[in-house]
Amino acid sequence: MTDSVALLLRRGALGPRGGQRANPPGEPVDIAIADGKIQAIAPQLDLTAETELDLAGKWVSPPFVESHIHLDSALTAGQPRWNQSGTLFEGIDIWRERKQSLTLEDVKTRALAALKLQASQGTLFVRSHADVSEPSLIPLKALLEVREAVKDWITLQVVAFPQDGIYSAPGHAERLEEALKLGADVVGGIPHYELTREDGVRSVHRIFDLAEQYDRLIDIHCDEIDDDQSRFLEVVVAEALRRQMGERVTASHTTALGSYNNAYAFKLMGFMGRSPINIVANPLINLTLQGRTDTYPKRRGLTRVKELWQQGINVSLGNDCIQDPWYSLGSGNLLEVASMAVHGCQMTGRDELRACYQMITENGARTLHLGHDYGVEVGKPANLIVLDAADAIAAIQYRATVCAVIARGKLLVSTTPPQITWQQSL
Ligand code: 17E
Ligand code: FE2
Repeated sequence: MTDSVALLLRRGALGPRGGQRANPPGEPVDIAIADGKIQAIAPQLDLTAETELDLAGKWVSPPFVESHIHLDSALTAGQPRWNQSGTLFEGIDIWRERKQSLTLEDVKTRALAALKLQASQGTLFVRSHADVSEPSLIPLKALLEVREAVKDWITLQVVAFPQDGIYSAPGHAERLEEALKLGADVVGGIPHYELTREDGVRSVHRIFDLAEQYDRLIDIHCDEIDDDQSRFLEVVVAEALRRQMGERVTASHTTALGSYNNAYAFKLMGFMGRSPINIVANPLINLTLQGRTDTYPKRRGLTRVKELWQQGINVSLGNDCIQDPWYSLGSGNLLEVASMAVHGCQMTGRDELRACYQMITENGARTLHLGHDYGVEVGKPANLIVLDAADAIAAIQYRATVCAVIARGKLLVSTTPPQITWQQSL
């Protein structure tokens, strides 16, 4: 500990969800940062600093973690046409057209813009899928370059994602492996979009084999369909159990779990707890993509977030899309995603609201396998955000402004909350 530090944050509030247990909730603390790390946390530190910020009691939280996004298709909405049916499958078809004209520059420019949008709203850890279905592998190569270019302010994990399936056409399986050789962090898949159930099962086995061979994590788009017979999640869970890889394995979307009968769903969730894999829900997207072939009653099309959470399974949340063929809206704001989970999954109890905040912070860190570096604690890398809110619930309720983003010990972004000025005395 030196007497002068690089950055000193005065009077921040570290609630129980801020990762710091020492101070009673509500009592403001100072946070000293030097050499990219948190050096001290205590009320009224007797230090000087190159830069000092007065947080005036604002709430300090670990940064948001984006568990699931497609940066390669971000910011392409309407190109070459809009998704009229609103379905996943029309989205895949539109993207197939758009991806014929991709260049490295095109993908890199849009991915960087999307990452800046996310970082400016408090996200400093991102897992992005990169479509590896085309022979050029442009999305993957571009995102690997971006991963390197942004590493001093945001952590990007890249998933090799075979959007069109692994066994649907010759060459796809080989390209998935090639993507791992090129440096993808995570192996992806899409078993419910393979041509047959047998191909889907085979694809899951292949993904696990590759993950073992190349020592990578797994994140599979799994059962993203309203079909109650789409049961690849059980295959993922079985493989995770048999190979004892659960903590390194994620099943994304799993919307069919919302359509399974209860007897099967609860048996499966028991197995999931034992495995123990991670689940990622993308409420903005699946509330809009799913249920499109229903009349009424119309399904919500979300996985069973509340029940999974109640069973102690690690659930985190993602944006999935920012203005792309699947979802023309989206602003990269994870507080909006948490709010959508609260509504779509009926997580309105006080503990449930706080759990939804954890799903965009600590649980996401677990999904991404970030290890012990994540959290606002002495000795850890200084990544943190300052919110214009008293606590996690208020942050979701008001979609609070992230007033400051500190990445790798440096102030990356500051934002002034909107100023409301009454023009009449009421
Ligand atoms: N691809 C896919 O298979 N599912 C999605 N939700 C998106 C892309 C956004
Ligand atoms: Fe996705």
